[in-house]
Amino acid sequence: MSWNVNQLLRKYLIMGSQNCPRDPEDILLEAIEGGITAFQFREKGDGALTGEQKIKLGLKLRQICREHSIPFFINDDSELIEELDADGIHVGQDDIPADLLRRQYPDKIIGLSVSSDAELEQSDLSAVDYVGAGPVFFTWTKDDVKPVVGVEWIEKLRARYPDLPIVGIGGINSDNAREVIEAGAQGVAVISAVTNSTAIKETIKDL
Ligand code: TZP
Ligand code: MG
Repeated sequence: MSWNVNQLLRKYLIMGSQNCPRDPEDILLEAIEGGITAFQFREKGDGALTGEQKIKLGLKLRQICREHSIPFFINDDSELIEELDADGIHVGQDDIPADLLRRQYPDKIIGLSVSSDAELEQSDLSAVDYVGAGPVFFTWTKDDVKPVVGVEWIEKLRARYPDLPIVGIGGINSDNAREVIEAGAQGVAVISAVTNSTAIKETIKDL
């Protein structure tokens, strides 16, 4: 399957079991019904599954995405690319370098987090399909989160790279998503706004 990166970044749900107050499969299904355009399996942080349990949940969520033609990404864990037959992978600055991933997986979609000028300097953007920019707003969801960059960071990236696919992340919800898009991002990546919503379909429509 070949994907349109700009399009898939529009409403990008990220989640692992640690983010879910109820069955992750149900949350993903509702989110798909609501209209997400991509999913990233991010089993990470306090209470995250590991080993076989992680793979087992990953396989279930992967299958749901496949049945609904939603692109499935994994976070960081390049070993799971093949095991889960992911469509893509998202990595941070301290993970496996993007150029190495690109050589290993010429056909996968590769995303890279870029949160500062220093990170930009050390990044090979020619190896990636999109960048994640954030945290745009304050968030409780990630423990080792970097300083808030604001929508100004997205404006800066957009001015410097007119054609670079950008997804904003961090503290985004249906009240502030518009600012992220107006700053120049193709889309918004969200965790808690969706996983903690009591009306997931509406939340995603409102995004
Ligand atoms: N990377 C930067 S902020 C963040 C990640 C994974 C957490 C986003 O979670 P939320 O709940 O949408 O703020
Ligand atoms: Mg990482």
